[in-house]
Formats: sequence, C-alpha cells, structure tokens
Amino acid sequence: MKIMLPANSKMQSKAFTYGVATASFQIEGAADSRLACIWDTFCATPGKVRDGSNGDQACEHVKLWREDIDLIESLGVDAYRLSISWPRVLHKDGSLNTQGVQFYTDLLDELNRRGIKPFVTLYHWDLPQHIEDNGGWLNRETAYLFADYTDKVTQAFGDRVYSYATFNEPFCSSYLGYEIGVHAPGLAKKSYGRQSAHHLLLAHGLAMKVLQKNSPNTENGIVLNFTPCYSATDSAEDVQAASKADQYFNQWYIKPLFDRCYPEIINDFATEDMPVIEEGDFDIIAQPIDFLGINFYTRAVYKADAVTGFSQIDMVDNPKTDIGWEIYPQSFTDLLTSLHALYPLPPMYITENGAAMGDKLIDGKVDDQDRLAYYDAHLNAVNNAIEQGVNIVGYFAWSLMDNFEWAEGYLKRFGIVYVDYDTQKRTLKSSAYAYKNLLANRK
Ligand code: GCO
Repeated sequence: MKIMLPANSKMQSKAFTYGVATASFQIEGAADSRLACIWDTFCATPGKVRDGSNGDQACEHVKLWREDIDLIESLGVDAYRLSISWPRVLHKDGSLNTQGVQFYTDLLDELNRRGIKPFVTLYHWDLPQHIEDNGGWLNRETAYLFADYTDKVTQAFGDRVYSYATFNEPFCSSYLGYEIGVHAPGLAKKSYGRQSAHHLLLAHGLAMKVLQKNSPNTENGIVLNFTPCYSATDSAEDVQAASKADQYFNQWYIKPLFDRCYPEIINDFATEDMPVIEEGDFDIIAQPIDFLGINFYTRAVYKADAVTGFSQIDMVDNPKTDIGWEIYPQSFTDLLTSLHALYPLPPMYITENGAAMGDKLIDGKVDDQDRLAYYDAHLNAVNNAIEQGVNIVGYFAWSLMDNFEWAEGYLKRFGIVYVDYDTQKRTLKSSAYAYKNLLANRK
C-alpha cells in the first residue's frame, strides 16, 4: 500500500514541510550525564509505568545520534522536531551545563549541514526534579525559571534553530501529571491540574517574550494537543456534556492564547478548585505566536453525567490502535476546521500524528500496513481541512522511531522505524518506506 493524496493537493508540493518528531526523555538515555527529572522519579515509583521501565537507556540516542541523523536524512524529510532536556543543559544553580549544550549544538549543526530544519521544543515534560521538589508547576516561580532557561539555552544555540515551541501539550503536563496523576509527577487534585495549567501558560507567555528578543528570526510558537469531543446522542444533555468536556480538555489551553480568558466552564468550579490568576497574566499569556503546533491522535465521545457533568463512552465497535485509541480520521478534519472558525490562527503545523500498532519484526521486516493506513487516512484528513481554507503548512509523523511511551513504558510502538531495544538496531517499517515515497514524489 502507498500513501495517496489528491494529485493537486498542496501537500504534494515541496513548499509543504514534512518531518518526523521525537522527545528528549523518550529517546536519549544517558540519564547519568544530566540532572534527575520528574520522569526518573515517576519511573522509579512502583506501579506507575506499566512495564516497570525507565529512560536510563531508551533508544541510546545520545550515543547513537549520528546514525539517527543518517536515518532521518534517509527518509527525505525537510525537518526534524526534537526537544531539549532542561536537566541536561542547566546545572542546579541555573548555570549552563556546557557538555549538555554541546550535545545539542553538535546535533543542530549536523542537521543544518544536511539541510534538515531543526524544530526545537523547549519543554517536553522532563522538569528537573529539584524544581519539582520546590513545588514544580504548582509554584508560580517555575514559570520564571522556565523563562530563564529559555533565555540561556536560546543564546547558546544562536542561529542554529529554525523553529522554537515553548511547550509540548500543556494539557498532558497539567491534567495527566497534576490532576489525575497518571503522568509525572503523579499528583491528583483538580485544583492542582488547573493551577499548573495556568503556570504552564504563563511560562509560555514569558518565554515567548524571551524568544522574540533572543531569536526574532525563528518561527516561535507552542504545541497543543486536541482530542475533539463528540456527543453520544443528539439529546440536548449529551450535546452540552460534549461541549463541557471540550472546554475542559481542549479549549482550556488555547482560548487564553487568543481570547485572554478561560472557557466559561470555569464558572462551574467550586471556589477551592479555582486557579490563582494574577492581574496581567492573560496579557502575558496572549503573546503573538508565529505558528501553532497541533498534535492529534484520536477523538472522544461523551454523554451527560449527573455527578461529573460529562463522562466518556467507549466506542466498542469502532477500530482502535494498539493503545486503545479510536481511529476516526474525520475528527481530525473537524478539529482543524473548527479551530479555524473559532480563533484568529497563525499558520499551523501538525506537530504530531501517528499510531501505536502491534508491530512484529519478521525476517528483518516490519510490514505495518495498519499504521500505513492510519497515515494515509490522516494525511488526507489534513488535506481536506486545507481544501476548506485552513492554513496548515507542515506535518510531522510521531514518531521517528519506537521509544519510551510514558506510562506504557516500551510496550507501545509509535515509530515508523522499529527499535530492537536489546541491540539498538533500527529497522525501517513499511510505513517509513511509504512516507519516504510520498516525500520523494513531491513537485
Ligand atoms: C504526546 C507526546 C508524545 C507521545 C505521543 C503518543 O503527544 O503525548 O507528545 O510524547 O509519545 O503523543 O502518546
């Protein structure tokens, strides 16, 4: 099977950026040459990560990065999205760790030498543990520490970077990490979730100001994830439930960036769940951004619930990926057109999209036709949104290679390249060949 887009598609042009994405903690390993982070601690806590694994080795990318760049180049991509490990580039006292910085400057130099644009995410969840020990994202001070880290690291990188994203998925850091505790640091309280979200967004705004000053020629923005919410039935109650879920899980993170407020569901909150918001915060948060990154994997369906307001229902009969996420590409188009209708958006990149599948390495090959079909359907869903006038300028596959999938450990494979964790051998899957073929045939 091939990935097929309509012949006249803008996504068939070389002006459309294609890339692959990874994140520091998920691939780097070499935990002994950086500070401890909240994911080290979380992994060391029994019962938190499904296979009891950690990021100590991961894909050993710190050791194998040159080979990994060969791999990236072999795919024919225009861009590579990576993240910087805060605990690798700063010491505890906030000064630069020159060895850690050197790792990234060498990597960035090599990407540039090969004409691959570096898309750098400054925070993909690996908060230094000593900052968490001081309250982490519940402490307003952390937002200022993030701005300081941004200042130091962007000065060190100079003009090596094509694009900076402040944060990857503040929803995951705040909701999964501080509200329901399934991600690091594993805290679980509604007020924690909302307060940490506010501090993450504040940190984004503060860092945007630093980026505008230190790096005015890069494309600077943020990456948000969305799981579009549908109602189980047409009943007014279910429709309202889906709207509330959407406000709570999706709009919460984007509305402040453009409308300088949280969605109206905040008015339903009990006093003790209200985040502390200082005067002027929304003006900081709503800095202009050059691009918005969108991560999309699946949708969710809701019905009304007398106690919680909304509850998700399992679409039992619909196809799912290996991680149990429904495959529903139409919701990707719906998401993009709805955001376009709601907000005055800058150009958008799809910064992550992909699927975990139950890959089998047989005779040195992984024939992942299921993942390939997912990519075909979802790239076409993006194309449909573009045809409806949404300004999408690039697409990144998640992920370059199989890696540490957070609370699932190494049990779920999202790569278009297979990783044998015993030998660290990388093998291109059928989806990687199809992606490469799509890119090679652009006009
Ligand atoms: C995310 C993260 C990635 C994940 C991927 C699959 O979107 O959650 O950016 O780190 O690995 O999404 O869950």
